[in-house]
Amino acid sequence: PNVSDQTRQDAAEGAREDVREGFKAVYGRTPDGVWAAPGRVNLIGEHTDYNDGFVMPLALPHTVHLAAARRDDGIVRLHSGDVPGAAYQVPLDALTPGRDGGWAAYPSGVAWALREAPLPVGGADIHLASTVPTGAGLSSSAALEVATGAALSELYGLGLSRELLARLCQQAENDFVGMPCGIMDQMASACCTEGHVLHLDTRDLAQRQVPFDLAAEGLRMLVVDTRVKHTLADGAYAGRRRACEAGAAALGVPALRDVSHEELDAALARLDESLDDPEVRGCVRHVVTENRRVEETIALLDAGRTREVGPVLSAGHASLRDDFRVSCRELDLVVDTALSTGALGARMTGGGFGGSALVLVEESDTEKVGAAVTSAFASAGHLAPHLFEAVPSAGVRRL
Ligand code: GAF
Repeated sequence: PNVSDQTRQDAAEGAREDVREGFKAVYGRTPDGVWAAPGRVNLIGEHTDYNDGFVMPLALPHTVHLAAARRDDGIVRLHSGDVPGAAYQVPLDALTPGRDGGWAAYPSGVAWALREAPLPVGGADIHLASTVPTGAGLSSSAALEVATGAALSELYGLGLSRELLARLCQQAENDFVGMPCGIMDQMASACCTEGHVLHLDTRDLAQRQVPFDLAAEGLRMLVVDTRVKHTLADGAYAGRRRACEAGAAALGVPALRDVSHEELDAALARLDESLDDPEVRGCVRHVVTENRRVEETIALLDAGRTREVGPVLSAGHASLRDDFRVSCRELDLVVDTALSTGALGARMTGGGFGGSALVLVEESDTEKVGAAVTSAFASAGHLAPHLFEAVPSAGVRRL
């Protein structure tokens, strides 16, 4: 292996040993296995997944590491190295949607969803540690769900496919946690592969792994975590989803994915007659144009014209800001500053209302653009943002 492969392998082994040791300290026994599931950033295709549309996420090196062992008494115990306190404990039979809040709702929701399927899943001791920033729009919840689901699937010999695993994790989040998310984040954590973006049709889960080696082209992708914590469960996300569904119903289509870009003007005219609701209009416009931007991005990547993806990303940001209205001033500041200091493109990523932005930049401009963003945040009196490079990494795996 070359030096960076070796470093990665050492880091993976280190993380596996740490979480194994953590498990032993909490439960006084050895785990049956250790699993890892990543967070993601989405290159393009935002708020399209619950409209049956297209998305293009890549997995991050930031990961949930989870050690687990079977229990034969039907009890699930959950402990996180990132949260002080004793293990949370619940009998599988007592799992009820909405019963508990907090981080434990995600893994216990997965156990609940597997039982509801119904699949023959039993109890488990689980200990985990995560390097995915929470509330940063980088799918810390999906990583936690997918790691839990993969562990339970193997511990109980369920043999879940990656797609079914993602669906059950989405169900845990929708019906147990109460957040009406689409399928993108769980599919990203389950199905992404190193060195690729995942082009996903969220209607039938058709997938294509698209090579994404920015370094080979002298490019970089920066992720800027604004550290403005989003709370997607707070109703704004659900409200956008309802507006999209109202738009589809008014247009007489199963989902907004079924409105083509060519039909957009005619569809908006019909919408104005039947509904006359500016919020719904903006949502329809965003979703239809965003699906088109995914198509444009894939065509540019396939043609090796990666630099030209930049303006498509920036147009996506304008659409999320003005039509879909899920940006915020900190995200806009990242995008405006990056573009005015020479970035090729920039946009918010994830659900919005805070969280992270991504910036596509020439390798030689990376430091200049990063420094400009940091200094713009300082001048505006915002918290210092966290910046890191997005390197397309692997989806869920057993270590
Ligand atoms: C959040 C949701 F969980 C995803 O399903 C997706 O809708 C995204 O926001 C917006 O593209 O991450």
